[in-house]
Amino acid sequence: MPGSFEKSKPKFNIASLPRLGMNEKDLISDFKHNYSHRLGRDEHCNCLHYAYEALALTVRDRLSERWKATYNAYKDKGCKRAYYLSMEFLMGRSLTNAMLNLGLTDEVHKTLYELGLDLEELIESEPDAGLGNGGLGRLAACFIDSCATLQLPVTGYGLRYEYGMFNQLIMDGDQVEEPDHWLRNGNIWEIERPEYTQTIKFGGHTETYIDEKGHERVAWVGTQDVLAVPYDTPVPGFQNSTVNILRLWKASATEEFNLGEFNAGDYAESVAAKNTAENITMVLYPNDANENGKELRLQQQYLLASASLQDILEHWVGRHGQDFSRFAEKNCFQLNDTHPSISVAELMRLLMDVYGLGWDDSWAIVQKTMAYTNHTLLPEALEKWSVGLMQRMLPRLMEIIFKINADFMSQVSAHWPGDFARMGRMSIIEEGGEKQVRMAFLAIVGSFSVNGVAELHSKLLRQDLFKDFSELWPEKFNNKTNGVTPRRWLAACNPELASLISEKIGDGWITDLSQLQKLAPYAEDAKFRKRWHAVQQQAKQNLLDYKKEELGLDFEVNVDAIFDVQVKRIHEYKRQLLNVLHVIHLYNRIKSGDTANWVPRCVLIGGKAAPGYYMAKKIIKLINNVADVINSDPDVGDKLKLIFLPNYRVSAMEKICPGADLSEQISTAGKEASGTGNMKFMMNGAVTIGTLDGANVEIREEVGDENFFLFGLTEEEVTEMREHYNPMAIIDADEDLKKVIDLINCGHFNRFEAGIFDDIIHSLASPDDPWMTVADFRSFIDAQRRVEIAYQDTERWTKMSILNCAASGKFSTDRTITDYNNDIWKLTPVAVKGG
Ligand code: 376
Repeated sequence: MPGSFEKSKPKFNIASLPRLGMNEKDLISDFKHNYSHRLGRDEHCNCLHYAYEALALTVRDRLSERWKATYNAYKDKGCKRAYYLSMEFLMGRSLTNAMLNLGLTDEVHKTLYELGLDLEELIESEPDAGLGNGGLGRLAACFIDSCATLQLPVTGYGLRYEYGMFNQLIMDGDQVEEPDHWLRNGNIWEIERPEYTQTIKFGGHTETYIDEKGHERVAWVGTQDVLAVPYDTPVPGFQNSTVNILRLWKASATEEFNLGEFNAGDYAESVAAKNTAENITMVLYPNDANENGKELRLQQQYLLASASLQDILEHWVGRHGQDFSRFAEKNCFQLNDTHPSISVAELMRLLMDVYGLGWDDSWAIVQKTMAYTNHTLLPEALEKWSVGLMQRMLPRLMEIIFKINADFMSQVSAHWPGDFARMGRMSIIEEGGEKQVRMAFLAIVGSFSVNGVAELHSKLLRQDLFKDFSELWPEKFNNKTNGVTPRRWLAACNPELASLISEKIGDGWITDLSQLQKLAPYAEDAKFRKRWHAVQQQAKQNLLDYKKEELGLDFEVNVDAIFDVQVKRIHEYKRQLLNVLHVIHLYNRIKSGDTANWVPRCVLIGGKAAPGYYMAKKIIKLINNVADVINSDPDVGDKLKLIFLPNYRVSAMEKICPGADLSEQISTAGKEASGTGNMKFMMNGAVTIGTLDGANVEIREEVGDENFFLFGLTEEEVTEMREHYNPMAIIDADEDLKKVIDLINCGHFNRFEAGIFDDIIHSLASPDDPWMTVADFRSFIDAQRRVEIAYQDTERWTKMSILNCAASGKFSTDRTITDYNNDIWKLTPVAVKGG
């Protein structure tokens, strides 16, 4: 009977698969299966890359199971969700983190030993996912790690750049950029999801029409469309079975070939059109300050905003139909700086033009769901887009922005009648010259929350940059001090220190970093200090060994020297120059025989300059030239070394931060929004020398003034001194500083390259130097003297190191994300079974 056969036919069901085993035996067998069957290699292919891929697949399959379980848990709960919209996710490598979070590290070690493979080598063969510039992008990566660990239903949305952050080569002391084709050998961690492809409109014009209900609606027509194809990467929580999603969009042409043009014989044109579309996500912009106005950059921003919002709305409609009455209760968008802030207008467009809501209902949803984080006080980094460009590229969005601004201006005028100056200052549209859209103002007007990333930064946002707005809406403004994930930045990158810590206080600190405070009493324990010191010395040796190989260093470095480290983007406000001035001062002391009680020091500086940033590139050249002179001078020997670390990136920091004694956080007060490198160093037991800037203020508060080397003008003093700043007078009055400047000036570091450092000298000596480097010189030198005295006393230094680590609990992104969740997102954690 055919009918009864059909009834008994089993339904397609793969959900009941047993979970993959987590022991050595299962791992070995899966590794072999992946290597030979999925990758099609045999034992004659002695290729590290395939061994890495086989292991990564073995780990990924175990993530996939938990990924599905997490998806189902969220779906069953129908919980509120948050979305982290960011142009950058600086993820680095995935393998070590995935193993740690699955609790697989030990078993994998045994497995690879059995297979005759070196895990370290496989780990090193994974390229960094360098989809970000620096602080802002790495913060996004730490955030989604903490969201998964805290079991929060948060999805990251970003772009899948074909080329990530450029690789930095140093040639003759100069930075040379090399494209980073990180996807060349494929990417095991991503899964393409073509079924969730979205269409993105560009260009065209708008028309009004009357819909079937008699309402006036707007159609955006005559557009050139581009497809956005999502690629999902798993984001595992720490040993809790939660695996969240990072969804990255790749731009793609709408049709493989434009047949019309193809038939007309214009083959090249039609293929070129395909390239134009795919160009949109080809490359990450490498400027971590401004380079305003680039058309391709606006296309990137809009593609991210539109694809992500369409994806989220489609998901909503799939579950709730066209009923948006509870949408705002169930969804929240966090904008990572203004880069995705076109989302404010795009959500309006989708709700009105696609789903037929009215203006007021749509605006109410926008204002209840959008939250904006600012990451910089530098005025030149504030994004603006020309109105003309927007009208051409995104005509419907520009109409919406005009209307948002008109409504907003009425509100301002009602609040401050007749205050036209204030209206001009606050308008989303900047008048005078070419009209511009001020994206930060659009973000503030459209959001219910605006936050800075450290207490000082948030205060300055309220007092200066966004003063008018905070007077109008004081309740919107809040602070969320940054953090870093302790899984990657302590447990994974410094396993020796991590296990020493766990031996004393247990391993609860991995998910509750405030427990590190339990270490503080051990600072008084001489035996413990000895072990702590030994672990740190070994980390310094590891760093040296690694760098020696990579850099081909032809001189010896003393591991007992102070490892004095500054790694971050090269920017004038971060004042790598001040660091170099100090190094030259030490060199002068050595050369003049002022070396009584000398404390050997090895200064390590690393970071990339934006390719178009002239002064930053000069600073790199200066560091390298000074290093050449000092490192080859026999009078200097191991008293002083200066090393530039090329191609600074996430995986480099994982090796650098365990081996640092001294963390340089020396920006001009009021310029560094927060800093996060400062937190990684502190967590690993480095002591900070720093100004009262960004999160340094809070680091010092946590660890106490006696365990922090403070120097420099405060933000108020900087502002006050700016009025009458006279660096020449300061140089003339300070013999040591004068000697340093004279030595650069006389060409000692550029014997065969006349004049190349003139611009650096001019900027230091200019009364208009915004970074006021010279003003902080003396105070910096004095603080470095205090560092040396403290370092000479190993017991005292080790105590400070332990206390820094013990006090770093606040700077976990678990704390940061808990704050975001309590004050802004208000999500309920969802436990995933099997965790
Ligand atoms: C940009 C980054 C990429 C592309 C364009 C940009 C335009 C303006 C500003 C950018 N970047 C930042 O503002 C940035 O990276 N800020 C850093 O954010 C970190 C995380 O909050 C802070 O710790 C740093 O202090 C801050 O400089």
